[in-house]
Amino acid sequence: MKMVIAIVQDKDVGKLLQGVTREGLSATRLASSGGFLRSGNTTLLFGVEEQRLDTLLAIIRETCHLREEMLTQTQSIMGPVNAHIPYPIEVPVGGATIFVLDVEQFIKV
Ligand code: 2BA
Repeated sequence: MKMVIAIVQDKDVGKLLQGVTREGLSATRLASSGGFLRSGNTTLLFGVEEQRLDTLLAIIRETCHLREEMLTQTQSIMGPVNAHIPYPIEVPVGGATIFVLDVEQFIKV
């Protein structure tokens, strides 16, 4: 068995969970936020049999999309008076960041 940890954008979660549920796969959804943008995203945990891993990865690829998010940075400028002006930077986010781990034991009691 494998444990798939997928960090996805909130906007993609609905379609992704629809797809995995249709395939009879189980998921746990955790609210999370990215360390860089500090904005909300979703972390999904999937315990999946090895032979179904490719199916799961295909659903994630189909439903999670790359988007450009705006990051407003604060830039220091030198002038007669020290000032900070915000300037927006486009940051690519997604489709999904995926970790695949071996599961030593899977126990339900
Ligand atoms: P964030 O940390 O908020 O990062 C959002 C996007 O900002 C990233 O998109 C990447 O394009 C950019 N980015 C992140 N760190 C950067 C840095 N130090 N310098 C320049 N740009 C940077 P994704 O790579 O698609 O990542 C989306 C989210 O997935 C991340 O949100 C984070 O929550 C998670 N993630 C990505 N890589 C990870 C890793 N190695 N370990 C744990 N979580 C990760």
